[in-house]
Amino acid sequence: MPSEVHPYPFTGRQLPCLVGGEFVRQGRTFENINPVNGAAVCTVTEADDALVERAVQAARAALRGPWARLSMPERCALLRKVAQCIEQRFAEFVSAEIADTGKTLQQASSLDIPRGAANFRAYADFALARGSECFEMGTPDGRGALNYSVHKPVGVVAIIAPWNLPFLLMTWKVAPALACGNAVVAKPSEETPSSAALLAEVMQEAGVPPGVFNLVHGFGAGSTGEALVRHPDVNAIAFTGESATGAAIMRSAADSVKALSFELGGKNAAVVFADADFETAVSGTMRSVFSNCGQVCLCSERVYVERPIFERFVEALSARARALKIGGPYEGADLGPLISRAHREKVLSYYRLAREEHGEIVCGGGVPAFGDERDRGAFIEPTIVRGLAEGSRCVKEEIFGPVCHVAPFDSEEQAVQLANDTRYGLAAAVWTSNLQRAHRVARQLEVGIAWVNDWYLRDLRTPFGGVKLSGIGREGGAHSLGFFSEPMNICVKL
Ligand code: NAD
Ligand code: 6OD
Repeated sequence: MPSEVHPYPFTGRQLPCLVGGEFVRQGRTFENINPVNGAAVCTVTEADDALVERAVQAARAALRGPWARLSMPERCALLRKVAQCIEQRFAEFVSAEIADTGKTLQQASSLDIPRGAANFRAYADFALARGSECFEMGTPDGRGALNYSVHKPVGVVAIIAPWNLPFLLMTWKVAPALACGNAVVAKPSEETPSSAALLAEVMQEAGVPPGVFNLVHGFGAGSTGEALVRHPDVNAIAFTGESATGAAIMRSAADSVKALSFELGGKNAAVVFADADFETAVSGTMRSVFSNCGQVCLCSERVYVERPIFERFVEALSARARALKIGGPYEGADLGPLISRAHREKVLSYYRLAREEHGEIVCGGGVPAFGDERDRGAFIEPTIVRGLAEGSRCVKEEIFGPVCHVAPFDSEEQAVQLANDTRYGLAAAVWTSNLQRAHRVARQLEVGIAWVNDWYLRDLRTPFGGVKLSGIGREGGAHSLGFFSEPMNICVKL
């Protein structure tokens, strides 16, 4: 953790877009609001259609410039330089991420920002280690031929990121896109523009050629995001966000048949068997429900517990939830605010709905009162609900807040059936000390990622993504390199 708090790097400044190596402040602006106290953090340049056009054309031009002539090792060296520059300005990144999200200093400095730097290093490693296919073949004249594949960039890639882990998720896509030689136009969420603005500065410092990384700020539908995903000169879109937004982007992208990689929403289950190590399962479930105030796509919103330990588990989980300290980022709190008042209204509407749907609120269910400026923020109580019918909206719809529903199950088959009874399919956590059951249950789950006896344990080489409404495709390691490159076969008659 940084030894001192760095001041927010953009105080009193208007966040610019970065287009073709030039920082641009023009046209309309919008305010960036701190969810801790509702105060304006800075103003942000909103890229209009013309600026999006310039960004896409700058990216296209970069694909014909010096960037295209760099060797893979040279590109990877640049990615490492970017990682190094992020680390040099680590405290600024932490403070930027915190100003936009209100997340805890602990989380920003141990997860969000280190993972941003790690993403660049990891994809430099993966890209360098990637080989290509080679197939010898026979020919009628007996001379034979040799096929080998080369990986070309896809072209101009639009990267659209959400607000929950802004820097981690932006760099998770920018790093492999650049490693594969593409040029990027990135749009962070309108709620969290600051760490991306610092990334733009770092790209310049590291010597990434103009136009290779372009940054446009703005909103989604009817604004910058839509202009970008509709643009005919964008070849591929890597998007993380809500499933409904993914559907809208798919429609916008359809006319020009763009390649899509989607990491979308979830309604993830945790399945706790009676044979699990009780303390480990309770602590792990606390993490999986309440991390980042429940705003991680992988968070468990449905917790199924085997009946013999159900009451004890609910009691232990709710005692721990009640003890969570809610507060600002620099107060040593466990739980920061939600991203905005608007999002809090959405989560609170589910707290109300849970009561209307005859659920019992075991703990939480409301808004904390501080008696100071934090009352103007977006804080909310961690909440546990029980007794809802499986078909109720609170059990079916993604809430994206610090809340879960707990329900008992009586058999392994029922646990699997309950966990799979959802239109989403991102992640699951299974808690058991029975090794055979662990493997058997994990592979029956209709998700892209299942953790056994842990949650959000990441190896960046592994496939990451979801099934059903939770996404299209996989990212991570070779999967990201696959999405961000076009393989081409060269057949040489010998
Ligand atoms: P969101 O879908 O509202 O917005 C994400 C981004 O898309 C923002 O930058 C937004 O401006 C942009 N956008 C919105 N409408 C658009 C449009 N029509 N065209 C182009 N761009 C558009 O998501 P959010 O509220 O920022 O993030 C929370 C959601 O993201 C949750 O559903 C969560 O589960 C999901 N998520 C999924 C993953 C994953 O890996 N599967 C990771 C993080 C978040
Ligand atoms: O850790 C990652 O690589 C990743 N993509 C996490 C996504 C978290 C969703 O909120």
